[in-house]
Amino acid sequence: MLGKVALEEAFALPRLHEKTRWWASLFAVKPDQHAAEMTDVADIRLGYMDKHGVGYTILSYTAPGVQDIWDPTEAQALAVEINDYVAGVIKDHPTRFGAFATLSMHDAAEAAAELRRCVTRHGFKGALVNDTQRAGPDGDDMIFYDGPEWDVFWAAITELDVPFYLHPRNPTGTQYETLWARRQWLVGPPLSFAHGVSLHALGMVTNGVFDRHPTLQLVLGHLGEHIPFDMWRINHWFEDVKKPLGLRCERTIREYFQKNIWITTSGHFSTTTLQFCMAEVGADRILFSIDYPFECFADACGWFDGLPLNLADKAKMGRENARRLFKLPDFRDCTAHVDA
Ligand code: GRE
Repeated sequence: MLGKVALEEAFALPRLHEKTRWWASLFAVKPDQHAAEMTDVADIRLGYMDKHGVGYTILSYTAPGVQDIWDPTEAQALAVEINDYVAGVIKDHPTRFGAFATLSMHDAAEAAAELRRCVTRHGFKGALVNDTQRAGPDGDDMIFYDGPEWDVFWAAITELDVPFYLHPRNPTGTQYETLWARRQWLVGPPLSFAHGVSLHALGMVTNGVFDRHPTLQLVLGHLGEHIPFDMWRINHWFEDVKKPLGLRCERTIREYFQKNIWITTSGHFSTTTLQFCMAEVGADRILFSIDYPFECFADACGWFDGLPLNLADKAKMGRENARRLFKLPDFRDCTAHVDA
């Protein structure tokens, strides 16, 4: 399919190449290639996009990024540097690239102000945040965004009418030592990423964030970080047990998925799982994505293009849902036939 939109696509600042190379050594079989692809924005990436029918990419800063920085001043300075850098990149390629704001999440009002700057001045398409913000004197505290002190941020994002992508980061500090150190191969995509993000997202649901901000749009990658698989069981326990015991969210988990939550195919190229998600969540709430450079264009696009689906669902997931959700400008092949 030509003119696909991809939106969990990472980059890193060229000046942090050494750090990127080190991170790649933990996750990539070919760390040099990975670091080169991560640091490049236009050249290598545009080549892949053209070859594999991706018309438009929304760029985001790689994990753990600013969420790894527990000094609030340093975190804010890095966020601003990253946003100004990527703003320059997307200006050169307005029909191929957009960007998500990178935010320091130490302070809700500061995060809201930086988001506003990015959306109004640079035309960014929303924000992507890497799960909890490390904080405290040694970085061992974790700031979640599901309490009322974050309402000022959620009010700003809904007023700006842009989505929030909750992306994973690696477990750190005491949490890492307690849960993961002796199970280190489960850190990342096999388990810890979905654990972290699903806890955070379901915390937002059960703490009433979507009830207080009913138009808030939350995007989850990796086909929903395991939540769709548990939909029936979560619904059963919320409605039949937890609400009688005092859980106060207004709607059912299925209704939040219909009105507030989107899932993407990033890093999860399984036809059976996608078909399951289409049955459980619906093609109207699913968005194509790759997770480049942690995954490759050929795997993601070859899989998606070959899916045995009706063209209407393919068009929605490959392009049309994203065009509407992010109010995208015209981009390469944005009106191409889905079966072209
Ligand atoms: C990511 O998306 O940030 C990521 C990692 C490490 C492995 C896989 C992955 O940081 O998708």
